[in-house]
Amino acid sequence: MTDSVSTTANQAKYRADYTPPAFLIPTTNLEVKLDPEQTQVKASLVVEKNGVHNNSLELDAEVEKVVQIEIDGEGLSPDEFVYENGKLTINRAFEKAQVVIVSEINPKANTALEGLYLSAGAYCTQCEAEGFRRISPFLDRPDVLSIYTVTIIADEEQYPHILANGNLIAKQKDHKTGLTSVTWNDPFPKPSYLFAMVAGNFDLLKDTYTTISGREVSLEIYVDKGNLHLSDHAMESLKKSMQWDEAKYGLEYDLDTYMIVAVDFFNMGAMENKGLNIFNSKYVLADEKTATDTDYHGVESVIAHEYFHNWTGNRVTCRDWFQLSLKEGLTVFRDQQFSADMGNPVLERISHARVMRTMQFAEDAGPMSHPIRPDKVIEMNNFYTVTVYDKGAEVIRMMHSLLGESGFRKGMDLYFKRHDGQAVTCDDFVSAMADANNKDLSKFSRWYSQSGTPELTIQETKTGSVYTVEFSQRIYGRDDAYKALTIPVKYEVLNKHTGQQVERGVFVLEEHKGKLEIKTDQDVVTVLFEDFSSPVKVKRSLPLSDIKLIINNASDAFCRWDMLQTLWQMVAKEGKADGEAGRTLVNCLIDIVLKQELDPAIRAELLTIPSFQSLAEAFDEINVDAILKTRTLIPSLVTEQTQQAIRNELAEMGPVNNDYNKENVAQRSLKASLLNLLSFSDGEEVKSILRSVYDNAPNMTERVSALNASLNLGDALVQDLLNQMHKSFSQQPLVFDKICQIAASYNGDEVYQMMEYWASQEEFDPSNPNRIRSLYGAFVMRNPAQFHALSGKGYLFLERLLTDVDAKNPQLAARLIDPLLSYQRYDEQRVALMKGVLLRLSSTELSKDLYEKVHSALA
Ligand code: 0A1
Ligand code: ZN
Repeated sequence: MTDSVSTTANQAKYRADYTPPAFLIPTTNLEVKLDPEQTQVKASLVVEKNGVHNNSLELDAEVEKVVQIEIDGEGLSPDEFVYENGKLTINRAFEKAQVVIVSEINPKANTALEGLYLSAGAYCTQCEAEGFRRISPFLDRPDVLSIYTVTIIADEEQYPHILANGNLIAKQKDHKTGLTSVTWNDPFPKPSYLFAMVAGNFDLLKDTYTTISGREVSLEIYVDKGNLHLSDHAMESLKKSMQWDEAKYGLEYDLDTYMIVAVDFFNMGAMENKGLNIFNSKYVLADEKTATDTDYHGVESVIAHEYFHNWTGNRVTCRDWFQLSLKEGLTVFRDQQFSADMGNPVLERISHARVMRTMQFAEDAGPMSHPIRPDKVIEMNNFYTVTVYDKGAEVIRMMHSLLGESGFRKGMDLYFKRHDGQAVTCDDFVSAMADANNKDLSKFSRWYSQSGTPELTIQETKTGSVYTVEFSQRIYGRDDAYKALTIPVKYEVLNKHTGQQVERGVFVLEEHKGKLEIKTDQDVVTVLFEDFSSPVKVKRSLPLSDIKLIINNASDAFCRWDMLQTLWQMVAKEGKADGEAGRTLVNCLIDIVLKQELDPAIRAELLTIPSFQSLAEAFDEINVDAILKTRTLIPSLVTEQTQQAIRNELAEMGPVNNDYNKENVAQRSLKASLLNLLSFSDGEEVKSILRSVYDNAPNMTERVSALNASLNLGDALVQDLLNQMHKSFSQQPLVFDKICQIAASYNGDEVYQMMEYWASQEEFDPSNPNRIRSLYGAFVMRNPAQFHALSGKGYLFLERLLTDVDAKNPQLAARLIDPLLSYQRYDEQRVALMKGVLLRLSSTELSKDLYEKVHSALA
């Protein structure tokens, strides 16, 4: 009936403007006739006025065509509704009515992968945040909860698996049309962003789980044909997650079936749709031949994350999208706790600190800086950020530290008791925590409203037998507006000479300045922010002797690792490896190489060379060359003196059993760190060691370790090994992604030819986000030397890529642009080059996603 040209009005929305919905939709019946280019969706909605008003019903709508509208059985004439600018406005008054809307959509043309689309021949959906409106006109906002009954009509021969949320209630074949209709009902009211449907031809892995109250739940994992053998780890992870949530939080699964569908085309990691999770296949499929230990960890933690959303997100959901961290910060915190319980808690903390320092601190110092509960949004998809997710999780963790394990659990219990079935705010969560513990958290809640990373300046003095640590907090450049945050500091006091512990505790800084006083006659030094107890930057000048003492003696392994990182940063800032800091670092690393008795997992981390981004964190103006130099000079100096020891140790290590458990993972990661160090020493012998590690590797983890190390040795070996890998694993997209990632990380001008070569292979489908991320995302993120080359070639490469990708998949483009957003932190020449790219982009037609980022960067 009416065509709509949806405009991408780049208009901001503000948290402060929230108003409750003018209408509610208690029930939603959908009938979806699947067709690749002309899918018909008939939505029968019970719509009722919410409160007293005379507003028209205004639905969010981004469908191809609105074909027909009926209200209480009566068709609307064209002058009774308007479909334009993403809204369908119905101008007929009613208190409560049955509204039927028939619309048409084109899944095949949907390259943005939001709404209903085709992934390698299978129909699937992605509705968070605002994708449902691309399927059917609706009140597409998280505070409108509805009970869905969904009928999907399709050819069962082509699509034997036809799925939607909840329980299967009917299935019928129409013998005239030959089509089958399948009806699902989800008894739990949910917002539209949790809607999902799938139709495809899959292999199915089935299992069961008996919940703590004795209900049997059917567990179903749907994967592409031929991939069944790759789904066991996902199933085990799911069962572990279900069990963990019962034991830790008393939370039981609530439907009779839990389905996971793995698809190849997906913009993010996975999605927690009620009872029907849709996953990027990267986070489901794994066996030791094709997946690394990191991949195994990824599968386990993403399966857990989506499962935990069933309570934190689905049963209690968000009132509006500004509250995203309510579900994401909390669910990330819960999946972090789970991973720590399943594996090594120190390694988990190291990895969280890395994400915070390299990605979140950078985001918070850049133009897209926002509080974990943002105040202003143009494109919601741009706010699935490390700030909302990871800093959000750190904020929950600080509450956990302040309230203790049992206080936190009391708060969670009260939160569910109060809000089950509701759409609520971050303030509601903090209130539940405060009320359950009789604690005033009003000051603490500033963490939700203030953006930026607090900088903690530390000063230590000793007067008589009182040792004082003075803290002062601020954010550079924001002194007037900065409100003091509540900052828990876990600490340990060590004797400066013996390294013995004198005291251990938690100090909570609540004002701009605060003092920790310790009575002691000993000469002491403090280890601060144990376990990364707050997401802050620490400004502290410690003498090298204290740094060394902490590296060798702190009880908390996280802090030993952390001090070593500080030392790396000092060396990068000095810009030379033979200064005092450089010599200390080299000596520390040599000690660690030689100290075989250290815990292998920690030793592997200590011997890992920090990423470019983590060293960049130490600079106000990032010195690209100094960082690159530090990352090669230091390991070269270390191996100069230890290569024989490393070779011996590698030779003695022998084969590690393939099983995925923390002992084996630690051995393999130690081997990777040692191989990487060894690759900084000269000689043909190293090449032959790497080749032999690759050839004899019993699993993908070791193959990738050899490949990563070979990146340091010129292009011949790495190209050779990549070709070998390609031959042995042809037509395996997840292995192909690893090849792309490694090739794109190569430091040399040849990298452009290498990327061209891999992009020309049959496996490289440029409309698949995993391929783009693996090849070009890796170039931008993991190849600082080439990306930041002074010729500007890397930046130009990204510019062309962004223009291409944005036209098809704006979400993907908006993620690739991130490294350019920090352009102001580089030197003058690079600033000019990067700014040039942003300026040129700003004068072209951009998606809302890219528009918001480009324009905020140039503002
Ligand atoms: N809620 C999911 C993440 C997610 C968000 C947006 C998506 O598409 C735009 C897809 C997934 C999670 O936290 O896992
Ligand atoms: Zn999530």
